[in-house]
Amino acid sequence: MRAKTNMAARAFALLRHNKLHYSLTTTSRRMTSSNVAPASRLEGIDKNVWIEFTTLASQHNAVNLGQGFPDFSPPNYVKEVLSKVVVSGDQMMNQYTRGFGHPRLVENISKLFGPLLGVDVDPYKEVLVTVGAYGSLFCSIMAFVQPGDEVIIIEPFFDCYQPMVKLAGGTPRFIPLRATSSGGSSRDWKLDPDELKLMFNDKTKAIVLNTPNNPLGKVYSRDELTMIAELCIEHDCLCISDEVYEWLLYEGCTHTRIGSLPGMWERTITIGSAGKTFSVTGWKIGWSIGPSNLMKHLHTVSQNSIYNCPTPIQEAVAQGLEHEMSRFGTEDCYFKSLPRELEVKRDHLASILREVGMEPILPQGGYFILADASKLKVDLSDSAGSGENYDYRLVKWITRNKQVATIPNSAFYSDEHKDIAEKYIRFCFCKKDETIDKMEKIFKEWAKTM
Ligand code: IK2
Repeated sequence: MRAKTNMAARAFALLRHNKLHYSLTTTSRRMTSSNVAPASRLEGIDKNVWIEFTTLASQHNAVNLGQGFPDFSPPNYVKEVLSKVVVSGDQMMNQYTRGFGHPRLVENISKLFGPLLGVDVDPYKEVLVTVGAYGSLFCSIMAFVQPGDEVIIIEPFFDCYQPMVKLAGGTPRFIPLRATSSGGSSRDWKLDPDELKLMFNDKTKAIVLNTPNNPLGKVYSRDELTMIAELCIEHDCLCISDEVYEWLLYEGCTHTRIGSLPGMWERTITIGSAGKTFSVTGWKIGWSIGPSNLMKHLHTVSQNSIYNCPTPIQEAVAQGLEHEMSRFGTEDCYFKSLPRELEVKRDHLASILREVGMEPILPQGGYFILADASKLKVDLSDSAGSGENYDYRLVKWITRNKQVATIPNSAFYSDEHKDIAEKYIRFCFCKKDETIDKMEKIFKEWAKTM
C-alpha cells in the first residue's frame, strides 16, 4: 500500500515537473519571435472574404444569409448512407482508398457525366476526386499555370480564382460581365465579344468560367459558350469550367456544359461539387473531369499534395449519385426537387428586397441574389475614412446594427472593377423559410424608420 502511494506521488511529481517544463518552454517560445519570411507568393492574398464575414456574422449572432450553405437538412437517405457506411462490416470503408478517387465514386461520376458531356469518360484516367471543388480548382490551376502565363477571369468570379492563379505564378486578366438593358435579370449581364477577343493573346493559358455563376446567378447560353469556345480553340487554351451549381436552374433554364461543345472536350476541365449537389457543403468532396492527357497533370498535383480524400464520404456520395441516377429525369430526383424548392425561396427573397427599397438582380441559377443597395438610407460616416468600398462598409453596418449577415459584391471583383460592383450586396437564399422570415421581419421594421 505504502509502495503504491510512493509510486503515485512520484508519478504526480513527474507530471508536475513536465507541466512546468512545458509551460516554461511555451512561455519562452512566446518571448522570442522569429523573422522567418513567408514566401513572396503569399503577398497580397492573405485576406479572405469568408473568414472575415463568417467571423463577423457569428460575433453578432446574425441571421445568416451570407455564406452559401443550406441551413436545412440534406435528403435523409444521404445522411443515412454515410452513417451506415461507417458502421458497416466492411473495415476498408474506414481506411485509405484509391488515391485519385474511390472506385465506386469515380465509376458513378463517369456514368452520370459521360452522357452529359457526350463522351465515354474513363473513370480511372479522366476523373479526379478532390477536397471540394476548391481542390479541383487548385489542382487545375497548379497543373497548368506558371510564371509568364495569363489566365482570363470573368467578373464577378468566385473569389479563390484570383489568389490561386497568383500562387501558381500566373497573371490574372479580368473582364467584367456588363449590364445590358435594365440589368434586373442575370440574363441581362453579358460579355462584350470584342472586349473578350482582346483579352486573348499568345500568353493566355486558360480561361476560368463559372456557370451558373456565383454571385450573379448567370447561366450562360449555348451561344455565349460557343463564342468562348471558339476563342479557346483559336488560341489553343484551356477552359476551367466551374459548374458546382449545375442542377440549380430556374425559369426553365438549361445548363450547357462547355466541355460538350465541338472541339472543347479536348481542352476543358469540368468541375463539380458533392457539397452543392446534395446540400452537404461540410462533406467537402468535389471532382474534375477531362481528357486523360490533361487529367494526368491534375493527378500529379493531387498525389503530391492531398493524396486522397476521406473514404466513407466518397462511398456515401457514390451511393447518392447511384440513387439519383436511378430516378434521373423524374420530378423526385433531388437534382429537380431542390431547384423547385429554391425557386420559391428566390422569389420570396426578391420580393422582400424590393419591398425594403433594394433592387434585386433575379438569378437564373445558383443560390444567391445580388441586390442594388445604394438607395438604402444608412449613415456610414463612421467608416468613411476606412478606405473600404461602399458594399463592405454597408454589409458590416447591417451585420452589426441589424444582425443580418450578407456578403459584399466587390469581393468577387478585381481592384480595377470594384466600382461596377460596390452598389450590390449578396444574399443567399438556400435557407430555411424560418431564416428568410427572420430577415424579412428585421428589414421591414428597419424600412419603417428610413
Ligand atoms: N466554386 C464556386 C462557384 C462556389 O460557389 C464554391 C463554394 N462557394 O460557396 C461559398 C459561398 O460563395 O458562399 C466552390 C467552387 C467551392 O465548392 P466546395 O465547397 O465544393 O469546395
